[in-house]
Amino acid sequence: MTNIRAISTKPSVFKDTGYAVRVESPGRINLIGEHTDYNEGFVMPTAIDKRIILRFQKNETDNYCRVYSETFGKGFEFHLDKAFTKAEGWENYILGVVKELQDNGAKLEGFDCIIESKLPLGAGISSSAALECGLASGLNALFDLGLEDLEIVKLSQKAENDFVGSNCGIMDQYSSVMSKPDHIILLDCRDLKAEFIPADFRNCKLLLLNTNVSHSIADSDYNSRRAECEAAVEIIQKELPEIRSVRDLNFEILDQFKDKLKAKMYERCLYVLKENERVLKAAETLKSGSLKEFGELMYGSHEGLQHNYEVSCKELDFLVDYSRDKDFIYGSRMMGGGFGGCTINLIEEDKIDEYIDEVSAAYFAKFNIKLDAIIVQPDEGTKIFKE
Ligand code: GAF
Repeated sequence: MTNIRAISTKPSVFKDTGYAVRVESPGRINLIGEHTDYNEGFVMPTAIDKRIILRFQKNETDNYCRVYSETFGKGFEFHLDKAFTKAEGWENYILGVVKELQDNGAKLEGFDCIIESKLPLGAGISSSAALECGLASGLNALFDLGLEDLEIVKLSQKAENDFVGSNCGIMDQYSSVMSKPDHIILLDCRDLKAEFIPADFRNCKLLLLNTNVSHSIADSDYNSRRAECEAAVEIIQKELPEIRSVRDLNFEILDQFKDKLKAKMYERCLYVLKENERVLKAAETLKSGSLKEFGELMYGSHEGLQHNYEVSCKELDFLVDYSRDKDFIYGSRMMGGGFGGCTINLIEEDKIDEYIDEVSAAYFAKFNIKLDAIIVQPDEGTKIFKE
């Protein structure tokens, strides 16, 4: 049961281009550092030049809110004062954020919102964080709530954890809001210290290959990986109370506890420790311009995700393997939560078109699925415009 009601037409309060607040909320990529954020480790994401556009108006109703997706050609309405219960799909990202804002004391009134996505959905480039943060930023501007960027990041993550039910870390929301143009963030997910590294990929570009195998990170597999890491920490903590997260382990301590941990827990922790090391090395290689070394670290990351963390799938593995003997591709790996979505590839610019044709044909021959290719550019975080 839910308190929402479907609507099939655009709220009339919007003239074709009218709005009080307009938000452009970006998706993100992650160069390296997967499943490390909720283990208080390191990640290297950035926002990209593909965005969800949200337009807002107050609607002068008695606390009714209408949200309409141009992309889906449908929407829903709900009442701010009625209890929020979970819906079926994308509505939950909206309801979760509104609930989180209200729980934090925000004074909202009836509003209308129109959403148009220029981000492929379910591709692992975090359309969900873009939607959450875009909505929170828009309502912040519409109702002058006075929230800081980092508050928007945290409340959007909390909405996803508590309402949507995915125990995601902070990477996606952080990068969607906080990114700077032409930079990659090296983020320490423990204290949220960020270093912004110039995104200088020389003669290379970042190419996403979307497997078009769908996944939802609310899937139990994502949450169970997190639970395995936390369970390992709990066991180790009994003897070493100073260990707060996998981030605090080192290879020696992990080996000391090998017999006390389930085999899978050991594998998950081993992956996280190695991935944290790879991220820190990757940041150095990006700064020094050693892109081939950077690419090797991407391949290492994929192998860990495939074999130790077990969040890859045959379509992703095929794409990464396909790239291996191409000397114009420096690195390739699955990106995001896994179980589908995209690979990210560091590829020489002048070979891109040829490679897309070749790999798409091979992928189709193997899986009978169309591959989508998206060239992405690091970009700034949320953009907010007031009329
Ligand atoms: C998803 C989550 F939302 C992130 O927090 C992160 O854990 C990622 O998967 C894996 O690195 O995108």
